Amino acid sequence: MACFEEVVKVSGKHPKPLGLVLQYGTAGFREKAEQLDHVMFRMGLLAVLRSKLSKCSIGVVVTASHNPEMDNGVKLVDPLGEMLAPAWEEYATLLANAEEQHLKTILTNVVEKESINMQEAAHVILGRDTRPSSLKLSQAVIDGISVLGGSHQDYGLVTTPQLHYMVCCWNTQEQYGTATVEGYYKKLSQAFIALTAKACCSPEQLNVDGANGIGALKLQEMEPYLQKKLILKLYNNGTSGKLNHLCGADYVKVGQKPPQGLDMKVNERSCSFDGDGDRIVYYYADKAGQFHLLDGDKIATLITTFLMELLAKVDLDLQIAVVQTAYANGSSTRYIEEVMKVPVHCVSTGVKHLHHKAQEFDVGVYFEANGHGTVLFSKEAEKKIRRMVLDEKQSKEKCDAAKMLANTIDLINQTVGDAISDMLIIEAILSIKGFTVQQWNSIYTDLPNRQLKVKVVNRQVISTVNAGRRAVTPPGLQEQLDILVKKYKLSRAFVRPSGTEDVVRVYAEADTQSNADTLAHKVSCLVY
Ligand code: 16G
Ligand code: ZN
Repeated sequence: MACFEEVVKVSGKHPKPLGLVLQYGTAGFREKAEQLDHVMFRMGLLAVLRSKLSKCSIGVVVTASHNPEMDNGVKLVDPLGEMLAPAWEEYATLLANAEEQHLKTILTNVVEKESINMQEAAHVILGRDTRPSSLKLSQAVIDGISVLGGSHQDYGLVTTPQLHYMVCCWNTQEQYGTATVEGYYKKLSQAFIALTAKACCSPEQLNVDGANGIGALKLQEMEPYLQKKLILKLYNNGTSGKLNHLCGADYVKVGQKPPQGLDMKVNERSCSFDGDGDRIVYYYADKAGQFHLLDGDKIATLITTFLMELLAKVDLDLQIAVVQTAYANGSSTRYIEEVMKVPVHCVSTGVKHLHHKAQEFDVGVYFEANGHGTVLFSKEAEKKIRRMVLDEKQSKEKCDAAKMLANTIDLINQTVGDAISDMLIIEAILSIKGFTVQQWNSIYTDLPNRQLKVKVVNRQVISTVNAGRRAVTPPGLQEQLDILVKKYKLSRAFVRPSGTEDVVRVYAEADTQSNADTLAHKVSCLVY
């Protein structure tokens, strides 16, 4: 194929380090930034092929989320803002690992296997985070797009969820929203202002830890659109500290401690974004100085409670469900299922799994414990709700509830978890319900838990089933783990290989913090 001759030529400017093998993992490729130039160029090529096949715009985002600053990564975004289809993840891995002399063959194979018409036009939407390496790497993506004759729109510095939003806007002829950052700010802030118009009280200042990343930058841009309806105090805004260093949602969640640089007063609510703005966790410290974390499970519970109340009022026979992963605190699952009577589904770690499952319901709430999540409304549910808003024959109560649901739909970023959008939903709910962060936290009590990372020679020797909850290899590991778990009350533990770092992750929960810590430690010794 003639066009691939040119690809091979330009690829010489983006040489692959010999022997380097990478995998398109849970969230795309992640590696030390200096190893990624060839991957970026090749993902530009792949995005063009995917765009030709789908006849839609495809997104590419250059980010390594919560990883340290020297890392970087890349992820492709499918037409409606969703994660890349699984077969294409495999093509991505093959392409990234092909030595120069095989590049042409791999590309030709994809084109033939997928029957791609190379005469089709292609359009790619690009965005990047604030890492020092991101600009140069995104230029390598553009080289890949251009050499295959694709056009592109570079949004430059945007959060990952903003990029997902843009892709969805482009492919729905802007039915989802206007495809600009301003369009995003306007859509969300208008929905927030409408939703909180009748709130019983205006909440006090919220501290935001921006992880020294793109989320901080974008929140500052958005603030004027919120017309002082929400008072934010931004910390770790990137002007002095390092990205994700001692701050950000992952640091807070895993360490169960506040980020550095945030001045937290007693009982004041604070939240942390991660490095690309797609995760959020809340927290506060009480009078005794004890730190309380409100993670993705607490967020899912708060949002589900709010939606349940509105759904009961509109009475449209819409089915709601919650989707979690194995990391969800056992107390949250028990509360949602047994007290709220809402079905809970457990799926493998990684947003694509949760998103996919949540699409099965009229209203699917999904959150990972780490703070990544959103709410999906089916097309049919959305239509019914919007119809009720306009139906003059309905009671005022129904109509008001339908309006609140419609505003919630507009406020939530349905393409992917979004720290800014989630923060606005949470703040709206707290002010509508007149809840303090302490009242929210007391909906249920978390079981003490501990997460640990274990460095091993080859993490792939551990494989799991049952949504990551049981290890099937190496032989005997799960049996030993079961024996340990039985020694503690209210206990649960699992191990799984990380999809983003070269480590094995251990999770344990038990009746007391010291039991959770000991259990996690003993499980680590099994894998080490
Ligand atoms: C990525 C995933 C996140 C998952 C995490 C697990 C996306 C957009 N992000 O950050 O959902 O929780 O990986 O990481 O899918 P791990 O495999 O290293 O535990
Ligand atoms: Zn992230």
